[in-house]
Amino acid sequence: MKKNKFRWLVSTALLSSLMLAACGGGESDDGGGDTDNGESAEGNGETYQWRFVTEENDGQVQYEYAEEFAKRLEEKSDGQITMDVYEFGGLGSEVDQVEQLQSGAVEFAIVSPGFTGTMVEEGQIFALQFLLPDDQEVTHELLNTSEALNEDLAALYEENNIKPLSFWTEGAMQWTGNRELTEPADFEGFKMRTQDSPLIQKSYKAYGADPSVMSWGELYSGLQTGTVDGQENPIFFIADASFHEVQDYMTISNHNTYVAMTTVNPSFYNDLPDDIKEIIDETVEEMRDVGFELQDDLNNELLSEIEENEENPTEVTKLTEEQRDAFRELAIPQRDFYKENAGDQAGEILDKLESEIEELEGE
Ligand code: 6CS
Repeated sequence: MKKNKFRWLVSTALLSSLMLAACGGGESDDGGGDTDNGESAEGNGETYQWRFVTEENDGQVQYEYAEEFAKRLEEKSDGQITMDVYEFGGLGSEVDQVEQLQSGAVEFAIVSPGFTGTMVEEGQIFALQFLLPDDQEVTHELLNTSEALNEDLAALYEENNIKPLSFWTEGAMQWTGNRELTEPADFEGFKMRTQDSPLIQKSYKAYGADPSVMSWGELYSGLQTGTVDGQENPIFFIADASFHEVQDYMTISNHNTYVAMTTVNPSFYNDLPDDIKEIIDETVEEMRDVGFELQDDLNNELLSEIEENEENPTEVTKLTEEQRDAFRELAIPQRDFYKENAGDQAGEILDKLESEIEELEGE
């Protein structure tokens, strides 16, 4: 597996060509092509060249997902569609990437709701710890079927020029730290790195931590130099980004699920001919299980890389249910805060999601 600690160099040439495309200066086979909405593109030889930007690197879940997505689109369209997949950092920060999707400079993006918390406040639902089912298979089913997410929350993203095509899990999240984290008191004064979401920060403040927002591109050095004391992520990401090299402890807390969204620029998508839209929709459906398997395999495989690293040992502790309960007790009141402060529809969306969870867990 490739090791990519941080790739911050933004290609200026690439960025300028994206700016041109966003201003309508792209080649004629870029973006949506010339075919009017509703027509078939198959017969007239229209070709498409699209961009798919991810927040991760080669070998990591989002990038592998996007490569497979691109391959399937190309195969299904008999080469009519080609897609360039971008690693994290190639086009800027996670927040820059969201802006590029909104402007149409890129057609597709994988977006973590944690980076849109100030834009689509209701999307902060994924910051609520101990809300989604512990069983990742059940969470997978929930993300695939939830009306609260796929219809209600998705509509709010669409109002902001981001069309979610699917919500999917990258695995349960764990904590790493320069001290052991097994009870809320351990978070007292702890400098916790978070994504840019007020509710993620609020949730860590409830444990007594001192959260600060940072891009993951700066996180390895942030942990190494002590700018931050710890962070949360799925196991595959901790191992592949080598955060464990600069952290003495990892806690298997399973306190939340890392949710990603496959998204498309809505005007671009709406203007596509029906047969091309069908190819995209079919691929999105197929990728649900492919994405799940990808994260499951990597999360399982890479735990041993952390546990067995003798050069930079990391002590791994799994929380007992009793220990998790102490965190859960402080996390649950954040749901009321979410309902009252995370946008007009937060209450409705959370109530609906909670009843969908109850229904699935009762099966
Ligand atoms: O911690 C983060 O910000 C990064 N974590 C994952 C699992 N994917 C991309 C994201 O930016």
